[in-house]
Amino acid sequence: MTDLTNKRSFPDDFLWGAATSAFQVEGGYAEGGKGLSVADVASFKHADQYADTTIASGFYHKYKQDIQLMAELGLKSYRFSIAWTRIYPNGNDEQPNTEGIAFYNNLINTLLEYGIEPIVTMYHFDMPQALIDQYNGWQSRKSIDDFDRYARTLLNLYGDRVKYWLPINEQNLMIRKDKLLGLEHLEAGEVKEKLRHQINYHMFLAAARAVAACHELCPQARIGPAFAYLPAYPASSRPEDVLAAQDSDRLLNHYLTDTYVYGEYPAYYKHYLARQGWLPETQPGDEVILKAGSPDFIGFNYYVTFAAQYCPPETAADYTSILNPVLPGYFRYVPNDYLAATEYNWQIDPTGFRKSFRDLYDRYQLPLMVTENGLGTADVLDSEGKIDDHYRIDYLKGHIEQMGLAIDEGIPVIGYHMWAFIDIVSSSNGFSKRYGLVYVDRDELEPKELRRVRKESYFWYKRVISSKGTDL
Ligand code: BGP
Repeated sequence: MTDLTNKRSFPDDFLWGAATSAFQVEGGYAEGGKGLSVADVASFKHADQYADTTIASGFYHKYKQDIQLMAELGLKSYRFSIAWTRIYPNGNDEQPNTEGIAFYNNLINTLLEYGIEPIVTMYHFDMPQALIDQYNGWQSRKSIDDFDRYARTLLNLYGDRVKYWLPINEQNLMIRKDKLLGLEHLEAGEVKEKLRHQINYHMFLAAARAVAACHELCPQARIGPAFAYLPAYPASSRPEDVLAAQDSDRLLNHYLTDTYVYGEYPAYYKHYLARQGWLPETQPGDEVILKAGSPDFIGFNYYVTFAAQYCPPETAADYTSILNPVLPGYFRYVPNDYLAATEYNWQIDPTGFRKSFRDLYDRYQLPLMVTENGLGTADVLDSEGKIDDHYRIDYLKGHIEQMGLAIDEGIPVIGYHMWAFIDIVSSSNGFSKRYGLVYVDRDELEPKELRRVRKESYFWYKRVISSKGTDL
């Protein structure tokens, strides 16, 4: 008989990991035949203020040294993304780029030599700029075929060694970032929100085809999303606020995972889109594609929670703000007095992390993988050349404790990837907002030698991993 009182805690094969993404860490943005991505172009726009993607953390040249640091840490898995533009510089070239292929072969092989499981994101915000120039990127259905071809290329090249795949990072956040979608300049008569929802629909089809391709080409591998889970609490017990929180969860989070898992837009989402006049155009056969794309696990990125309040219909909308979206007639956010926040106003909520595991497992009964969780802040080298980031340790400790409690409750969690292994170019604040366990000694505009310095959190995480989560 199963002993239900027995504390399960972290399984022996738990993937204690860390993550990064290509454009944020690699640099070498035009080396090895790489093409320009939308993430490169977006970073160049504020290159007078923040570090851009040209050098980033220098991982393209220093990856062997960085993997040695991962091995010393005892990392079990490393989540990284492949730059579409290293494999197909223009997104849909006739032949893949051999130098790009070799780079990721070397990266994967080096990880495996050290016993580190590669977890591969196919697309992390960095669509090839050439596809925007050719046909407006995701606005065209051609992007679905091009992504499918790219995904199949990766699965054929690396599927003999990579067991975990993530097709698209944070689709639900990415569709709110105009600069990553080619939505900054519209033709006369175009309605931005309608285009946004058409783009989203095409990404769903692309993600579903990548899942089906993985099941076909690499049946031994597992594939699932890495979405941004942005849960909301009701701002008060006023019933309208309770509904507002539910609307926030549905319209920003669950519509995405419901579609991934069940292969169709849920009725509440179709109703919402229809009311706004944003229902996407579909084609016969799409429903078969979506149904065939059901994932094996749910990966989620977790940083913050929100407090949602009913928002009267006459309020001005904001569909793109990450921290303060306003959906008139549905919800807007107010500060949560019970939570502290980072200097970037990201509310810190370890208990919300436990709630997230419950929400997602109760809803889908699929294994869960944490694909990102971490704290972005300024870190400063002290007079001894060290970084005492106890604030990051506090953040991670609180979250890992709550994850352990969720596991004790019986929720299957495959792994945890703290963001980020090393300092990266933050998608909004360059190197001013650091996330790494390893410090990269560079300034915003001056890359210096890109020296690596282990932070206190690195030594702390090493103990957590070697004690299998018991020494927090
Ligand atoms: C997630 C992204 C990452 C990352 C992180 C922190 O949204 O997947 O790429 O950067 O959030 O966000 P930011 O860099 O804006 O602080």
